[in-house]
Amino acid sequence: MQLLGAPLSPFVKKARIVAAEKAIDYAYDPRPSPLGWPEGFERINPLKRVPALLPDPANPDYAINDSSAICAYFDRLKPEPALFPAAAEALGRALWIEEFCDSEMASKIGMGVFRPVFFNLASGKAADYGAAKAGFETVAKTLLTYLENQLDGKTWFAGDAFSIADIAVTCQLYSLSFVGFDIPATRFPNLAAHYQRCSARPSVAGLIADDQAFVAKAGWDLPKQDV
Ligand SMILES: N[C@@H](CCC(=O)N[C@@H](CS)C(=O)NCC(=O)O)C(=O)O
Repeated sequence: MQLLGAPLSPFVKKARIVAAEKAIDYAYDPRPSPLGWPEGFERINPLKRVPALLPDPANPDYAINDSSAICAYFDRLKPEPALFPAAAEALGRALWIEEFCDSEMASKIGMGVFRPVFFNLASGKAADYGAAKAGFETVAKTLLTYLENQLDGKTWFAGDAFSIADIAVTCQLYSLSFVGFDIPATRFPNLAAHYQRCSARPSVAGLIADDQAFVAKAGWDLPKQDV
């Protein structure tokens, strides 16, 4: 089994965290990325997006694309530990929070905060922290506020256990943190504590350590922003 996609993609991260939680082995190809697609990648995913999963790397015509499809596949492949709640209501809530993160959160964070910093650095330009700060405030106003309120008094987003909802939220908050925007505990105490809880899990911490090694190698400075 082979998983393809750039490590900094929140969607790739989501799939890799689920695989790590379940101790699912895979060969990893980090090359396909919005910054450059290997020749012929559209044979795997005609939409040219990552992550992509090849259950059999010898058969590129039979891929499972999209992080949600991959995570559901992993959960069926190896049901324990369960990351999709069994109870109907908790499952519905988990899928809603996952969708909330993968759609609106991902696009506002990706375009408004991550891109002005990461894409600039990756193309040799200076990071645009003015644009990124404005993007962060847009995300904070409705999306982070919604998540903060949803978490009120709870440890996890759906039901009483760590689930795909918590992973999807963590991947988005990590994209913010990576480019210098840690969730301020003064403004979003529930969300900041949730992020601390989730990012300390070995499945997440291991990937963060890999990214830090990449940043150090690239010689990038990603200072923490005051928000
Ligand atoms: N819904 C998809 C979204 C995947 C996605 O948009 N991935 C980004 C990388 S973060 C991508 O490949 N973008 C390329 C593009 O849209 O051209 C999923 O959950 O996997």
